[in-house]
Amino acid sequence: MSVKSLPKEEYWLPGHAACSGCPASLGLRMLGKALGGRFALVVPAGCTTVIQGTFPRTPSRVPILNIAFAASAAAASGLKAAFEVRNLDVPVVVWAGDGGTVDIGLQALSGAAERGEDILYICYDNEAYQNTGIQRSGATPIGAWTTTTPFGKRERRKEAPLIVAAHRVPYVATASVAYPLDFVEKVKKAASKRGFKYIHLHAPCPTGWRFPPSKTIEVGKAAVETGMWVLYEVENGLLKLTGRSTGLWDPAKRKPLEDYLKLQGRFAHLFKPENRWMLEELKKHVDENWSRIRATLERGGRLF
Ligand SMILES: Cc1ncc(C[n+]2csc(CCOP(=O)(O)OP(=O)(O)O)c2C)c(N)n1
Ligand code: SF4
Ligand SMILES: [Mg+2]
Repeated sequence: MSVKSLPKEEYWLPGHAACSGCPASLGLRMLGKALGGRFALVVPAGCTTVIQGTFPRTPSRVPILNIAFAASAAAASGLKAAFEVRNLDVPVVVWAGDGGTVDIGLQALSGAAERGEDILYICYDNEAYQNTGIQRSGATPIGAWTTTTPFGKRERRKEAPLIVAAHRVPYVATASVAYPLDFVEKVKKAASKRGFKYIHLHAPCPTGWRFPPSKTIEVGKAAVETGMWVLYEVENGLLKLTGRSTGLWDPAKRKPLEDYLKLQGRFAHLFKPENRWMLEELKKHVDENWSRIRATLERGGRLF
């Protein structure tokens, strides 16, 4: 499959309120193409609620249910049940930010995963509460500047896809807006399965990460090529690397982490001597992550 083979039809129309180079609007565009526009979206507060506009105008050609921050997965469960009662076979897709997923929406997400609700939950991860002014979230990596971590975040980020995979759901995947075909294929595969599906989409945000809007794809690719972001699937408990991440457990194949960090203003302070420890800690986390992936693959890929 190539980008040219994607459907020409657009389901997320231009002229909306996103910043230039916005990864959320890119992802929504690909999601519409992957599912052919036949689905319902559930969206909690975040940049997407701004991008979708105010009634009666919207760039979305699919219906959207806006819902309180903590309740996305619960609302999607109810919506799916209502469709089933009416014999409507319509996929229900949650589209939530990292704040709305790994922090505020985590209990509803966990509940829906444990109940095995037949929904697809997508977290677009721009690694902070961007819509309200770039506050740190549980998904912000160590060392990153945000307005609430002015000297760099001190804590390690949460591994949300693994938390969801530990619920033993049929499908969990990571993806990146920089690799649209990989993302589209994962959305299609998820939609073909019954039960709870989860995709965690890396979404480099020019506004919050401090890089020019023309570089969204470059930054996303650098995240994957340096091993900072890993593309994988966990299908029925079995881990598999996908696309550009395949084989990157070998450090010799990965680009230096600095190639990713230096593209972004939010990591600029890491190159001062007094902050070097955060850079070293971040590198250690990346290496640890790959060692764990390698060990899992060497014993056949079974995670759960
Ligand atoms: C219960 C509640 N708390 C706080 C807010 C304010 N709020 C709206 S959007 C947002 C940030 C959301 O961050 P994230 O989920 O990461 O999405 P992003 O804005 O990054 O797209 C916050 C804190 C709210 N709407 N509701
Ligand atoms: S802050 Fe980032 S995610 Fe939000 S609309 Fe702007 S570019 Fe998109
Ligand atoms: Mg966010």
